[in-house]
Amino acid sequence: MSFEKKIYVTQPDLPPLDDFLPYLEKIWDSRILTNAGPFHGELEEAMCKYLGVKHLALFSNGTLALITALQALRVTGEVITTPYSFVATAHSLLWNGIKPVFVDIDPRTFNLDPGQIEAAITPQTTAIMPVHCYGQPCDVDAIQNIADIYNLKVIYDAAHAFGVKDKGGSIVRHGDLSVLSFHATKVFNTFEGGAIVCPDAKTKHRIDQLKNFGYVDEVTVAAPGINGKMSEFNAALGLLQLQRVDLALARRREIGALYVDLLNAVPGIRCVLPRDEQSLNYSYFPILVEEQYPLSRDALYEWLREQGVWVRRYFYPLISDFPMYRGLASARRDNLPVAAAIAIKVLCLPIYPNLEDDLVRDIVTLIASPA
Ligand code: T4K
Repeated sequence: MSFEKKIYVTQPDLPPLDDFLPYLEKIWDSRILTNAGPFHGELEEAMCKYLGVKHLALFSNGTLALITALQALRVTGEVITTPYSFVATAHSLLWNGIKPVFVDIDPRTFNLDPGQIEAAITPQTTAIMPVHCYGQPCDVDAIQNIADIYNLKVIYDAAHAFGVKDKGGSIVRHGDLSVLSFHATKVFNTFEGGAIVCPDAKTKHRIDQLKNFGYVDEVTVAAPGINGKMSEFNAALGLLQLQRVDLALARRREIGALYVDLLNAVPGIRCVLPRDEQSLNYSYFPILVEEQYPLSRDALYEWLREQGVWVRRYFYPLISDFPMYRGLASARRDNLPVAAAIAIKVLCLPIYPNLEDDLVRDIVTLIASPA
């Protein structure tokens, strides 16, 4: 069995085009295209309500939001972070002249291992930047505990964690700041986009200035800010997407549960995410290809591609293996044994709301009987 049409790891969820046209007409009529326009304001308000947070600043993408979050908190020196993420996490540190210090991950959650953070703290450490990888929540209490003891800021890269909850509500309320991505490949997308969840109005005000070149008013520039503003087009789309996101999340959970049920019967394949966890968003569906599986991870990756299934190896290589990071002492393989072991086993399978059950079954059938 092979597929004629490529099946990608994700396919962006979109509202019907007709529903978007009235929004476009409003933009065309008003000629307000960007710079904190009416849809931008409406989306900030609607998203705060949806996420159950008080303040949030929209951005043109998650990477600029990460860079700005670090600026807003005046983070300098060294920041403890994970090697097991998309490269934007660490790049945001380099763009601020900050040295990333990589700490290994927890083998159960694939997130920064709080038990190893303290040993990496030096007098230069000013913050921790953990990632809720695949939307699995970090151990937020343990991380906050360490941050409180050593007086460190915590900035969560929550790019994968839209709609993820813990007992107290949305996971993005944790830390000093949390950063979301609304890229096309994400659970909630505005084509490109992102946001910083802020604890108070004062911090949001500073972030709003920083994302608009540092302008305070027409004649005052308070900081070397950047252009991180979300346009009216993206904000309008976000308003429509917000109406659909609960359905999209529910469908992702169904697909996740089906994968877990079917893959449990495949020797050598281990599911990373639990089945039917209502608090998760199944933004990705990672599996581990273990030694007892008949093919190596890379052979399975190639073979599935030949059949038309464009799986991805998120997150291989580790960030710490890229040229701009591998010279750091913390990037050494013996410092990151868990992340290194997982990066060579992981494969992310297709998951998106309009992926049909039959296709999921076909994909698992392929994995269960590789050529
Ligand atoms: N922090 C973390 C932890 C992140 O994962 C990311 C981004 C960021 C920060 C930064 O946020 P942003 O600045 O991006 O807002 C993708 C995304 O570009 C990136 O947003 C994402 N993480 C990362 C994990 O994945 P690629 O290079 O793997 O994407 P690409 O173009 O290969 O797309 C994957 C598949 O999705 C394609 O095979 C086809 C499908 N696709 C993709 C696009 C863009 C579509 O069907 N339609 C599309 O428009 O990086």
